[in-house]
Amino acid sequence: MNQQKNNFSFQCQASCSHTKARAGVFVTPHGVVETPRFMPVGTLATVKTLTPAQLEVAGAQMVLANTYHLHLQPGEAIIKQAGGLHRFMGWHGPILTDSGGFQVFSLSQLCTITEEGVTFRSPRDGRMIDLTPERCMEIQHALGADVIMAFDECPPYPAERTEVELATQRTYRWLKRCIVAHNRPDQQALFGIVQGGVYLDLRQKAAESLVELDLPGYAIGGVSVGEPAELIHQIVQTTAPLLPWHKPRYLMGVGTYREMVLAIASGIDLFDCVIPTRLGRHGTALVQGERWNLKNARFREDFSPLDASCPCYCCQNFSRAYLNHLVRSRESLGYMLLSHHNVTELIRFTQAIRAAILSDQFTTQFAHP
Ligand code: PRF
Ligand code: ZN
Repeated sequence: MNQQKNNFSFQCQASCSHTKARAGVFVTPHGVVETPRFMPVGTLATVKTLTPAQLEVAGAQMVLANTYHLHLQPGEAIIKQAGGLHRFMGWHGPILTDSGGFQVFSLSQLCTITEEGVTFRSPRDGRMIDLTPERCMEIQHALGADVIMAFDECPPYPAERTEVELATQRTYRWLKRCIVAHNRPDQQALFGIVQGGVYLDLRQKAAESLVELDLPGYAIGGVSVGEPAELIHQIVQTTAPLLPWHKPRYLMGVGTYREMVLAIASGIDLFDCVIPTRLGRHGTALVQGERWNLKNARFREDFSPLDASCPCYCCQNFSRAYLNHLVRSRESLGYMLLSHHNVTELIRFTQAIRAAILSDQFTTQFAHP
């Protein structure tokens, strides 16, 4: 039942009787992650506007950071000198770093892909930067996250089958180079990423070849890149069951209610998404499964809490009218409180699903509690 890789283990505590959902415990060197669980995104070693203490109160157990962004600023050497990412950012729980593959493609100009790796122009100072699987591992070693991601190529949507097939095969060859370059498997678990776009047979082939490499965990990448929700569901539904039952499964970049419910029903354990903090920074709150723009005049004289059922600091202490005032005045406290609520809300949502799985009451109709 328990795949032990030195300091890492993943154990299923319960599985749903009528879907593929499971509740698990992922043990890492910096602590335990109870799954299914939403992971807040801290791209630049900060979950925007939230302190690590607030993250802890929000129920965060693992947070993300990004190799691409941290390489550009402040550079991995500084973070290593600080004693690693945990000390640098003051978050002492589990951390996952994304490889930067996805971000290079989506954020850089003049990006050239070869078999060796990716060359791109730094949006910071214009110099050319090479990122290869080996370099990516070196940077992630310096950062020191508990989970590190393989360097992958995420093809755009839509893309021709041939293009996606080449990217998927290259992602596999890059993964094998990542494995060779990874020399700290006791401290850092390397997760492989299944690509394959919307082509289910490519997804299947990719999943099968990745599973043979016996990695400590697996991710599904290349979804939520502009394709219809129905396709995301189809991809996850066919890919997730091909991944090992006794290892954590992570769906990259997905964090909406409906998509998380369906993915959990297919056996996904971990999620990340910038939605809660991005919405918060724009004055929007996630409430009862809806998105509310707090600038709206309907909140001006509404002295009730944002969400009476939410235990977060924002909902326990402030009114919608006050949040409306803060957002209209562009006060940073407004964005901070909304981000704090939104992160709490999505984590709470996955916690409620976890509880439902443990008591075998989870269904794909699971709605906001
Ligand atoms: N690859 C990596 N990071 C990612 C993705 C991917 O495909 C996605 C796609 N949703 C989000 N983040 N390395
Ligand atoms: Zn709240």
